[in-house]
Amino acid sequence: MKEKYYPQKSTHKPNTAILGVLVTLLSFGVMLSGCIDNNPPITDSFQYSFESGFEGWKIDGTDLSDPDINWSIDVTDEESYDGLYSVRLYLDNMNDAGKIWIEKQFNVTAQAHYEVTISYMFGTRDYGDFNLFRIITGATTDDPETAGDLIFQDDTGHHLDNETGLVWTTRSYTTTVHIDESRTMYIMLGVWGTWETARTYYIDAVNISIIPLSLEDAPDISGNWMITYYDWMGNSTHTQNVTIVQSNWTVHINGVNETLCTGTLMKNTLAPPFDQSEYIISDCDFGGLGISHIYVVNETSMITDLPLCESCNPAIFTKIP
Ligand SMILES: [Ca+2]
Repeated sequence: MKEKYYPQKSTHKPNTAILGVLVTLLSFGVMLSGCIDNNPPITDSFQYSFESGFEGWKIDGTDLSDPDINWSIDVTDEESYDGLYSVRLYLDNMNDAGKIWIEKQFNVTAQAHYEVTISYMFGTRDYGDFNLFRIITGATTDDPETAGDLIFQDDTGHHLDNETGLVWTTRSYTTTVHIDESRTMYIMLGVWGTWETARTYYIDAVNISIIPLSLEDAPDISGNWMITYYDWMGNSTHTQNVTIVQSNWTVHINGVNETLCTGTLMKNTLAPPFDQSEYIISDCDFGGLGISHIYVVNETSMITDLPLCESCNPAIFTKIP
């Protein structure tokens, strides 16, 4: 498991109501639109049951060589949860690294922030708690091509103790995505092989909800702040004054003569224990120091996820009134 793992919030709840709606929507061909392109950004949802092929989804994979391994993604009638067809993912993971998925591009409004919830039925024969593969599901701004572009979730197991054959499990994952000028969003669903064996999974009854987030609901963190650094004992070692400039969802943290970070304010959809604040600043590495985000506790207090110096505790930001 060398790849960076981005934990995401996962909720498992029945979506039988969705399935009823799904059949209705499919019959009107709503899923064929496959895109939203409105200004201002709007809430939208899409459903896929693969009753007429891939319904616009493309197949992709990475880390499938050394040695070359067998894999396939097909629409099949051998198993289904809704209707007659589902998507089958087959991965003979003999290189212990394969990642395969389906992906779909959506057109959305530029310079907007979305909360994307991807729910679906996942058919799996993986029982127990060991040797499970890992789920790939999420939304990104860039076309996912390599491991670093993928969003990994929890495991592929149905968590019954015995080998009971195929079990359909309900999956639901939420990601926040900041859309830049590209106006594109990619949604991916698949599996990451984390054990040297062959596995077959099925995906059906996909429901995607895309909800724009309002900047008015987000904290305003512009202004002057003091960063306090702490040693590993928790004693304050020194402080640094910085200025934060917030422009739309982009955050610049500036020192006296340098930019310490240019990051993105985002709603926090990380899994526990990383869900300790409603918002985070992401993509903020403080000149290569390695932190992946800053927790925005409120408009006057923030804390880094990792220390900004050796043998330290995380640094705390305090707003200067
Ligand atoms: Ca189906």
